[in-house]
Amino acid sequence: MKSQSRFILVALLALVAATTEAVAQPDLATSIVPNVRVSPGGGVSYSCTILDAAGLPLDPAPIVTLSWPPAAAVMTCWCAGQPTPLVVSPTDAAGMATFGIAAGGCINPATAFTGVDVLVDGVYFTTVGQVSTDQVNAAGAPVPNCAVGLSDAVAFTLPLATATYAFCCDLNTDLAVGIADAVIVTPALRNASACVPAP
Ligand SMILES: [Ca+2]
Repeated sequence: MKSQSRFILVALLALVAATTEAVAQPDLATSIVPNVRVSPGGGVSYSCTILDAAGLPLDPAPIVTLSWPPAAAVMTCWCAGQPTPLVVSPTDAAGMATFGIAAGGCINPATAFTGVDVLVDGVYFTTVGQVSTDQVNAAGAPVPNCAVGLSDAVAFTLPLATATYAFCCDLNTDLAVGIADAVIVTPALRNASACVPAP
């Protein structure tokens, strides 16, 4: 009888250990969640990588949802046909979720007091900003118009030319503005990337 209870105890401990392992949580310190990147003509993707505290992908691979609160949604120019305010992507074997978001608009959480919420398997994970090839409207005001035009070229040029940090010009979230950002925005500028805004 004694050995039987010991067996049950060991079995229970094993079950607890297995359960603990199964509920590995996404970890902000190891995960890589840059500012969300959107572009009105498409062709500019956005990826984030969700990892656990050990720096490993979660198993099973989680679903990542990007959620725009109303305050952030109104700062965004949505292309017709682009799902909003939720965009969903599975993560791959490396923990990476990749999105192609047809929209424009820069949102700096430090000044806008809003941003894009990132959820992992439906659970709030973090909030990040948003950057875009479409920063400004034709008049140069910080209101996206779903078009990458001359005024956007003007907005990008000085920070890019002088390698001066500006939140809205840092398209790869490396906290620097330079050639890597120029490479991302240049095709959109050259092609005058644009879409029909959602009604
Ligand atoms: Ca950069």
